[in-house]
Amino acid sequence: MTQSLPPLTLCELDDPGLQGTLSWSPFCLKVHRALGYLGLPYARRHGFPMTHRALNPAGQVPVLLVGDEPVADSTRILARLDELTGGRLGAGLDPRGRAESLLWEELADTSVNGFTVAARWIDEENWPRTKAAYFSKMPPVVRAVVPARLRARVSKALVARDVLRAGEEACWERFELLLDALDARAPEEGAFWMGPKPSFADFALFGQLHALRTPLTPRQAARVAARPRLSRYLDAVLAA
Ligand SMILES: N[C@@H](CCC(=O)N[C@@H](CS)C(=O)NCC(=O)O)C(=O)O
Repeated sequence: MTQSLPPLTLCELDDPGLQGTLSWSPFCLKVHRALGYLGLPYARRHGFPMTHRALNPAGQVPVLLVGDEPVADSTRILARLDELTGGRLGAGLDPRGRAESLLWEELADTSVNGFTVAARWIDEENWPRTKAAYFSKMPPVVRAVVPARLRARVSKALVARDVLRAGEEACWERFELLLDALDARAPEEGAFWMGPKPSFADFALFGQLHALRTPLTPRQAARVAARPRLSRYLDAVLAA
């Protein structure tokens, strides 16, 4: 089946060179894992989000080139991969199960993502690591100005998204509640979020939660690791 597919190229950020973490971007991680699970070969095109702007006017990664056609946004990309593989990411779910899987995908991409972004950009302890990882390729003159400006923009956006509106302490309290709920909802060993096979929900949750387990955010990684059920589940999605 895969032989008849058009060539696939993932337009994304640079590879951080970490075992098991192909990207700093949680949304690129989501697509990498789905492609890996499907066993589809693909090329990789690296750059800053703006590098790929001609392919995605929103100026965001990931963008998947399906042949010459750019498909932007991780949710649209997974939907396209599902179509291309005869429904393998739908995991044989009935319409209700499929809808629920998409709701979890949405929760991961919005709510969970808010904490991933706050952990990297706002947490004072993590910011120097994020800055080094994201901006080390910039010329020093640019690096002296741009990261701080972007950080201020991200901070404003997180207030608007209601992630930081009530302050940092409240943000990390909610993070703990969310992790507790995800840990309690995590599937039994050997199963995935919606049943015996991985589906949209798994790749989206993996992208955001695994992005919290990198060396950029040790405090948040420890909070995920403190939930053994959730951690075991993330390892299973990584291995799927
Ligand atoms: N809804 C998009 C979100 C993608 C996204 O936020 N990508 C980040 C990298 S993790 C990005 O490109 N940020 C640059 C920007 O928003 O200007 C998706 O699901 O793909």
